[in-house]
Amino acid sequence: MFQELAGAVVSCKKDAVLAAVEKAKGELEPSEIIEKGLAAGMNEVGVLFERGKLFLPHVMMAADAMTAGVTALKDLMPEGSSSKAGVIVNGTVEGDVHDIGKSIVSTMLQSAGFEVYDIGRDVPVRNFIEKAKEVNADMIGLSALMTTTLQGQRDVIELLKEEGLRDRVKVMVGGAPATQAWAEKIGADCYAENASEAVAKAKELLA
Ligand code: B12
Repeated sequence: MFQELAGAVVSCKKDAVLAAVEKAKGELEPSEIIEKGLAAGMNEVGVLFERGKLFLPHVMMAADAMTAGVTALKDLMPEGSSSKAGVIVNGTVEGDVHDIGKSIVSTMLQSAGFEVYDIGRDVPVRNFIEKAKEVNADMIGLSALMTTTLQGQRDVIELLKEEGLRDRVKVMVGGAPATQAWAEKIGADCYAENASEAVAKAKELLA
């Protein structure tokens, strides 16, 4: 079933993804459908794109199809408990429009009981700080999918320091080019490779 879900994303067809999700719904957890099925398919799309077997319009169609699949699952995700596990501002850094992974992370954090403010993609450094102040955030999540935009994660941490907020607000970084070593280098509190790990690490950090 995971293969069918992944294959539907690779086919770049929204209808195929929605049909595969509908079929998997009764048998698998929504988080499994997303991570082991749809996201795996999206990664395959990335590989095919790199090899020149798929082109940008295909990638956009696959991204659209994947987003539709995740949206179809949102209603099935648990709402999260009323006693909030913590307040998190999550977004993709400036100059970077990739938001599929970031949105999955937001959804999974939300269903794990965190109060999540997803501030979107291509978000200017200062907006992360302003939103964190506004909602009294415990943590900021920073997504970057390109080597050229990774620096934006460091910029947010530096501005947090300048504003005297670094001790109060934890920072979690992620996205394909981010690594544990990078997180340590820029002084982030943690790095997570995928959405499930993001939930586990956020729980650990904000316990
Ligand atoms: C889909 C896609 C697009 C879509 C994005 C649609 C959207 N709404 O997001 C479109 C077509 C718009 C696009 C555009 C571009 N893209 Co693009 N894209 C991809 C692709 C194929 C898949 C990304 C994806 O969605 N993966 C699936 C999700 C589920 O995985 P994920 O994002 O990694 O997220 C998971 C983890 O990383 C983690 N995570 C993610 N965020 C966060 C945040 C936190 C806090 C935490 C803890 C964890 C976490 O958890 C997620 C869930 O498990 C990648 C290839 C790849 N291998 O990544 C290229 C890729 C990222 N794109 C690339 C490029 C170059 C571009 C363009 C410049 C292309 C162009 N020539 O115009 C533009 C960028 C414009 C811009 N300014 O941003 C390059 C980047 C190269 C680099 N290393 O710098 C890649 C690697 C492809 C390649 N090899 O060339 N792209």
